[in-house]
Amino acid sequence: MALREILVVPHPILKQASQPVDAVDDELRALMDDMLETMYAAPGIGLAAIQVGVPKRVIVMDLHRPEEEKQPRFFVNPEIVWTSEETAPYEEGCLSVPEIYDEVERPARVKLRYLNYAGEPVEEDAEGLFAVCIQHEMDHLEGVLFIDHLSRLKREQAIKKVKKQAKAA
Ligand code: K1U
Ligand code: ZN
Repeated sequence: MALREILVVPHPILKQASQPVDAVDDELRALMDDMLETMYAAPGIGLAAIQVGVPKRVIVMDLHRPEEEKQPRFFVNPEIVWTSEETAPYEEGCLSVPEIYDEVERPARVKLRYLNYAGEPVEEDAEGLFAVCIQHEMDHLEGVLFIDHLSRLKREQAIKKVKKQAKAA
């Protein structure tokens, strides 16, 4: 396993749409293992492959509480097949937009289909932080960042702040 570099705004790759995966094989599992290690090290609760520069429809996630065992989850070619009409706000962050947090309103519950680490099809309902995180990560697969849900002014301020941090580092 290896740590990968997490790309930050305004890197143009983050605006790219990701392509479906043909097969869940050992090469893809090695990418998912690297992504998980990178996510834990950041630290974060989710990561899309495009954030490490790989335009494949792959997401890793772990929403375990600090007192619980790790619960790694892998989503290959995920699709949202249903969304609730009810929405809920959540103060989101993003490893590609470091140190910026703001409220985004999204459907409160979703139903998703994906392939797991073994390549098996899974259908699952998501609510709470799982619903927030999977929608945030699936936005990454379309080249959309959580700041794209904010006003133009807030988005531009966020990018300016990240650029300033990068210069200072
Ligand atoms: O960059 C990403 O996509 C990961 C992002 C996921 C996310 C967070 C909050 C709402 C929606 C999606 C993060 O993990 S940001 C860091 C974070 O939330 C966190 C870090 C350490 C402990 C707990 C949370
Ligand atoms: Zn993100």
